[in-house]
Amino acid sequence: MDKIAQAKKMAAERAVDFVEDGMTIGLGTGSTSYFAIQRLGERVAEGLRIRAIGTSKRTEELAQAVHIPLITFSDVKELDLAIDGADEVAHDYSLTKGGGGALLREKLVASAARRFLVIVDHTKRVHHLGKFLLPVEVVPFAWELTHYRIEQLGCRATRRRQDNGEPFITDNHNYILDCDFGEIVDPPLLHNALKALPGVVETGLFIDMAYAVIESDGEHVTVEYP
Ligand code: ABF
Repeated sequence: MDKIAQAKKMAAERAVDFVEDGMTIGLGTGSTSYFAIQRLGERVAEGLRIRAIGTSKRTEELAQAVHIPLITFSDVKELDLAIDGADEVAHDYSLTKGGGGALLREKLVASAARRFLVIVDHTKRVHHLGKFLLPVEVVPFAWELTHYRIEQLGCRATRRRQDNGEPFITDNHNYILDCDFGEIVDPPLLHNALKALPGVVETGLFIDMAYAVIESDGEHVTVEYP
């Protein structure tokens, strides 16, 4: 296992230490969350009783494969804990998420959690967001108009495509525009400007949502509370 994968695994497994018997858990999407799901599966096999909501169909499949009981928001309206990765973590603990295309469900799940644990390897830490293109989920109808209006805010936006060249479609049947705004010095201002545009469903800017950031470099693990 390479150093980055080891770092992801260590951060993910440290987050799972926060999980107690009887909890409801939000399960993130991505390669870091993968390790958290695997560790949770091991603990479920040892008798841990939890119920979980996945942030993507892929995560639901991974959870089912390790026998983590899944529920929906018809069963609960609040989660004890959410564990998820991020593409970037800024000095003010704002996050860029959505590299995996799951940002809408990730934000809904994180918003429902009493405590949202962000798990990252050390390469995700930045001073300001923006090195990673900002994912924005938009509805397919009039996406060209939405795309134009988003670029008018000062970016180059590209509709995400699958490897076969077809448009990437989210689990919610929407498109993702990956937006290069350069350095994002005021995430709330940008998020609000984007959300004001008709056709924008959600942005990958997660602001004031992290209860803790759990980071590893593959040797040590730190837990920071914003
Ligand atoms: C998910 O985790 C996405 O929002 C984000 O893109 C991803 C981070 O990817 P990885 O954990 O694979 O580095 O929450």
